[in-house]
Amino acid sequence: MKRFWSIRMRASKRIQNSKFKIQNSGEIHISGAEGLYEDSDIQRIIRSYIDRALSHPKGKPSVIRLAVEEVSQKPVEISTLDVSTVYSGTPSSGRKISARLLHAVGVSEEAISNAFEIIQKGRMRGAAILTSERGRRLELDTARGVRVSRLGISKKGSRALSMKLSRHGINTDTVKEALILASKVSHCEGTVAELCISDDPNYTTGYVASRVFGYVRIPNFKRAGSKIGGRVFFVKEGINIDNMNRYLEKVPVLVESAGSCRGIRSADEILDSSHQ
Ligand code: WAQ
Ligand code: MG
Repeated sequence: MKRFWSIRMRASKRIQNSKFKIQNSGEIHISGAEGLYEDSDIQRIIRSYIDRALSHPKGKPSVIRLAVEEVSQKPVEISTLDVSTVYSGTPSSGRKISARLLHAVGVSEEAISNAFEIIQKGRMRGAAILTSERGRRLELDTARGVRVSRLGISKKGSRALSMKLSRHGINTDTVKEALILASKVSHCEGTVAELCISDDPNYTTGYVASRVFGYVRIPNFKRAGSKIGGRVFFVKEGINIDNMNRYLEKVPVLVESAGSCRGIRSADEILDSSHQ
């Protein structure tokens, strides 16, 4: 049997300011990456992660942490969600479009409004988990959120996905990594949908995702320069949160094939053709 390794990188900068230190353990996050790899890839991936840590636009790190850990369970093999983009020119129109899609899969107004409030505050390292009807918060640590981990893409999957994304000019690490994460999250039985806005002030495209309508990108989801950002997972009302956490954090999931990738579509088209 093939052995898999979870390789994770996290680069940060130590800071002197003592007030900041108390709040943030004295470090500012610069970049991070992770994936599931076979033995023969370890050295190459570590080199590429180090390069990535040292060349991030946010600045030079003073600490780079690497974890290389054997995964004992065989990864669950999945395909990526279908990708499309809805044209939107402003954050308020993006919010309406996302609300419409989320509503269509059973996320209530209340849950949607709670989710935007959480994202507006920003500053979480992980995602919030909200029940889709009542909008109740379930994650154990509400300051940090839950971190999805042990996820990756095989070489074959990566080639197939890159080819499809390239046709629409969106074959970037950012899109690929977000799509892999959304595909792992939506694969979980208790998940209804996800809402995501990057915390990077210069990255203004966000997305909503679900098994029903796929991964729907929304440009101009926030103002350029804005520091807000975050992720919210909407889940069925009665789920077992311990099982959900275990799946998100620990169960290895590997993307082996790519779903369809389309260009710009309207929310109506997406909902009409979705797997209801
Ligand atoms: N698990 C759970 N939550 C996470 C994780 C993770 N592994 N990584 C980040 N988050 C949360 C955290 O609250 C961040 O503030 C927030 O998500 C945004 O993270 O197709 O880059 O890494 O063009 O800034 C969307 C791409 C990119 C859209 C999203 O997110 C597209 C992105 P970021
Ligand atoms: Mg980011």
